[in-house]
Amino acid sequence: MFSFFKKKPLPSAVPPADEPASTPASAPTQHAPVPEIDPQIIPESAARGSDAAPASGPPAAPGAMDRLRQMFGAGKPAPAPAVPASAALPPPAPPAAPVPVPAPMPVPAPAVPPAERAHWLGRLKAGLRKTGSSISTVFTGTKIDEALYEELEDALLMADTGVKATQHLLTDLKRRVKETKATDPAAVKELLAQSLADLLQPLEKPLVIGQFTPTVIMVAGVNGAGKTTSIGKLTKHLADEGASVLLAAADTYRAAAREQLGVWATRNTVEIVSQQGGDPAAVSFDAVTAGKARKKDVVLVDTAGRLPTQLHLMEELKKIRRVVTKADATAPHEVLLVIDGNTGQNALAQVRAFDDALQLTGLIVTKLDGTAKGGVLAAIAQERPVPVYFIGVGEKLEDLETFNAREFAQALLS
Ligand SMILES: Nc1nc2c(ncn2[C@@H]2O[C@H](COP(=O)(O)OP(=O)(O)OP(=O)(O)O)[C@@H](O)[C@H]2O)c(=O)[nH]1
Ligand SMILES: [Mg+2]
Repeated sequence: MFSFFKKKPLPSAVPPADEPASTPASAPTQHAPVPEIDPQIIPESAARGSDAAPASGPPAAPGAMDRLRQMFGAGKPAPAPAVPASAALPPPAPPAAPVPVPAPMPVPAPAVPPAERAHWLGRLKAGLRKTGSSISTVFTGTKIDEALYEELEDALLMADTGVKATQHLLTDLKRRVKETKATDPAAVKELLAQSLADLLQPLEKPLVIGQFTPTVIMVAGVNGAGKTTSIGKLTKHLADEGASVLLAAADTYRAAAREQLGVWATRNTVEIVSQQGGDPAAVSFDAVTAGKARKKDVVLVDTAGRLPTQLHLMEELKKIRRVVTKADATAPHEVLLVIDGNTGQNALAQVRAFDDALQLTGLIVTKLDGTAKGGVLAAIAQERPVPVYFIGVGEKLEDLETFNAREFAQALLS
């Protein structure tokens, strides 16, 4: 289960629900102002449970937000967080305080992995075995010498760690070996795991929702990277946790793409905004406008796959981003790039190109199951450290989880 946490909405950040939407300057004239909603829409109350407020009802009461916040972190059955949720609360305001303004209240993620997390770790280890085994064989000998470092350099490069990150890891490892006076290859392997975890640490960052209503998340990437599947999995987890989600099918080129997202919407009983053959920016505009009016917690915008070299399609993505901002001046709050873990070094080129075009806020790395190129995360950490919110190790729902640097390093070298 994801360790999201939910912040209370910042009063200044929440635009009024009835604010008239400005017409996107770049939206096509044939675009209908009223979003076409797929017929399979199921009332939000069905997705939230019987005690939920109706979608068209009054603004969510503070109690509902607290419930969501609990669900997104503090409400997990086991184990207890290392720091009690109450410890994160600011000291109580003096009774005479005139206007109580709710402060953001991050809920710390559980320090000890719950049973589900342990299960996930097993899947991650299995998924990364191809990458890990070639690195691990370097440490099966008895001596630590220059030959071992050379072998390790080859193994890291083969795992698509990239030249810079490989050099960084080797230098750092040699320093650690010197400092600890390690003589046993197994101990050196453990030092490498620590070095890798430190390198990956800047990539570890939780996705925060709840600071804005809705939190608008735009998702981009090359063809077949796993965008729609990841959105589907994410939607399921969000809906399970009680968050209301609206999907925007901004991949308007293929009818199959629209249908694929529609299946996830039906499965998760969430609403979807889509238009056959419509303009992707217009669909995104409609979805964000609808998400605001209906006070959704999250709007997820699925876009069509494209290569960074297809400049006109990259321009189209920029347009989607601009138009989303016209619908909600604070949006998009997250711009995610989905990358296929099998892509190796090319994934780094994708991160650079999409980041330059869209100013990415996070990554989802999929298909880390069965890849021999799992080292690419180290290359990303070294050269373009965009946070990795989630990693995927399979096609099943439970195969997408939050990224943890230490876990990943341990799994890779286990
Ligand atoms: N093994 C594995 N397969 C995955 C993973 N994530 C997605 N897939 C599969 O990858 C294929 C493409 O996934 P999509 O979600 O359709 O990819 P997309 O990026 O939306 O594709 P386009 O919209 O065509 O650009 C599907 O068969 C997914 O089941 C993963 O983590 N592991
Ligand atoms: Mg897709």
